[in-house]
Amino acid sequence: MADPKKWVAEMATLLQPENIVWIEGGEEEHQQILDALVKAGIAIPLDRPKSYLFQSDPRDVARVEEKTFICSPTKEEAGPTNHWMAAEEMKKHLLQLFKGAMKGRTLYVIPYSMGPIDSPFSKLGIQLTDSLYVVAHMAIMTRVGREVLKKIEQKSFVPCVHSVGVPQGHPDFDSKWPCNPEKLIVAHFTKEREIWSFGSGYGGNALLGKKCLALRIASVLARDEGWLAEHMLIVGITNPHGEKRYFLGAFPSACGKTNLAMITPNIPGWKAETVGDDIAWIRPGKDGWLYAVNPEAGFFGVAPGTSEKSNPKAMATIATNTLFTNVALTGDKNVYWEGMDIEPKPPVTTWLGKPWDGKEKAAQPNARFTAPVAQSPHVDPAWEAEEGVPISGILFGGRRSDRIPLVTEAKSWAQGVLYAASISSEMTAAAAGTIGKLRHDPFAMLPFCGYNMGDYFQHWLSFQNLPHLPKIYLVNWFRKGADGKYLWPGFSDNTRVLKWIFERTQGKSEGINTPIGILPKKGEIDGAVDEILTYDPEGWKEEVKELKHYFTLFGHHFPQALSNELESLVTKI
Ligand code: TSX
Ligand code: MN
Repeated sequence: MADPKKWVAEMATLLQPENIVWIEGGEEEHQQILDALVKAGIAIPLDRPKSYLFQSDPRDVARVEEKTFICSPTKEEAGPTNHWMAAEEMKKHLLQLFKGAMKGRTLYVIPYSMGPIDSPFSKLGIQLTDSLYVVAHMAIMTRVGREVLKKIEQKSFVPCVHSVGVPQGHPDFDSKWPCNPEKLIVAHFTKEREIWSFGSGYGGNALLGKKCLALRIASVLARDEGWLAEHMLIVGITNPHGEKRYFLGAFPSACGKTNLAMITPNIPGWKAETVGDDIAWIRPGKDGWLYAVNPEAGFFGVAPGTSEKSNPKAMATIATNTLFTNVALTGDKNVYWEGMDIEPKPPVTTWLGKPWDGKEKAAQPNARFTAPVAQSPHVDPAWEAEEGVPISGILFGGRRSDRIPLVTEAKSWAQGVLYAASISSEMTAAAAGTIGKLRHDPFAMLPFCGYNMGDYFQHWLSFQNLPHLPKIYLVNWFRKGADGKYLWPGFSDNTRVLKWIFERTQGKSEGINTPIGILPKKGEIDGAVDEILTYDPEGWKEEVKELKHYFTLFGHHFPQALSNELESLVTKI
């Protein structure tokens, strides 16, 4: 039995807000919030139904990994891939930062649920925030309000404290996008299961249900409770016979995960429906299958690159009732971004609020759309099923111009876990670092695993005796030929890969057994050139050498079973 009112009162003593507003939920309240944002000059109403534009401070445009901390009891528990700080030290720092942080502002109390409110698997949180932008976004991305509060009173909740960190008296108090980048910090107390975030109003730093609760804190809960909290899309595929199978996909950023979650099949008779595009909570069912739920209620997608061509389903989803952040504004009060594939009506105003001269970026590369999953015309009918959807296969991929074939089926759960731990992606301009350089991103969870990643690999291995495990696939849409051109058309043509995978899970496609796994037989994937369906032993020997070196990072936490898999691979290739 939790006492949220008592906790809020305690926090209000620390935060010292001007007043306190409890979010009740519902359409009417949501519209009032948006009206208030317009009145304050923070939201720009668009000439699109129920849609608004927000422009952030240019210093506050993305997650900040350097300032994201896992405050587990020991540094070893956080592992080599997380920033760690001792919980007591962090708490002391936070209590100073948050003291009076909401002076002159309203404290909004958001009771929220990750997952359907009545599902026994959902996790509840209460986010305190002084950002109305955050309130509007949490209402789309999660389930919020009175009904959630009732559940919280019967059960428990993850306390989430958020402030943009600009109280009355600060020179930026009246800014349209107050933020405090110098003091930005996002802290996760994994033992206490608490989240504190200061200084940013953007995305994963500020919408605490998403990356902070549903991935970092949930991964720790999942470890302790025997399930998996993953950075994965969930898609349902139906074949021309009406048979349906569900698949998960994990990809590092800039690989088109949302596009795959919303794929439009281009083989007659095949259908795809979206359950989720970012996070999957996965548990074994009584029947020995793994079941997945999408804990989110909205899409928070990268706008640039999204077009009628690359992702028509996303374009249909955001046609109404959508919040946009850091996209450009057109002369007819519409939105525009790079790769949208339309001629914007002039004059165009950039995300920075300046006239666009066509030379600099119109939209910030990490500009976003926020829309309810439920309004997608292609949402899966089972997307809110309490028990989740049964999983037939899991795809892991990265952006790799060489070595990695179009699709490879792992021969065992352990080999699949090794492949998942091995994924890496060539960095695009959007990411920090050198363009083209490989960045390891095991399970696409590098920034999101709330504990030691070596132990996380072991946790994945612990599922290996389930009677109906999904098959695991390594995929790569980004292989290039000697001429530097992509060898695979990608996008809707990935349907052919999904079809092969679908039929493998039915025991239909044959494939060929190779040392690295099962590859499609010639002719099993229409139009695929031989080069992407073969593996080159020399390249793979190099790959294995690099992986061995990378995995030393995890020391004795790296599972012996995965070292064995890697060794056995070396002897065969
Ligand atoms: O999302 C992508 N997917 C998955 C789609 C379901 N993208 C975009 C990545 C950036 C977010 C892709 N880009 C994919 C892909 O499968 N493949 C590629 C590479 C590629 C780009 C352009 C062409 C072919 C391949 N061809 C032409 O532009 C004509
Ligand atoms: Mn993501």
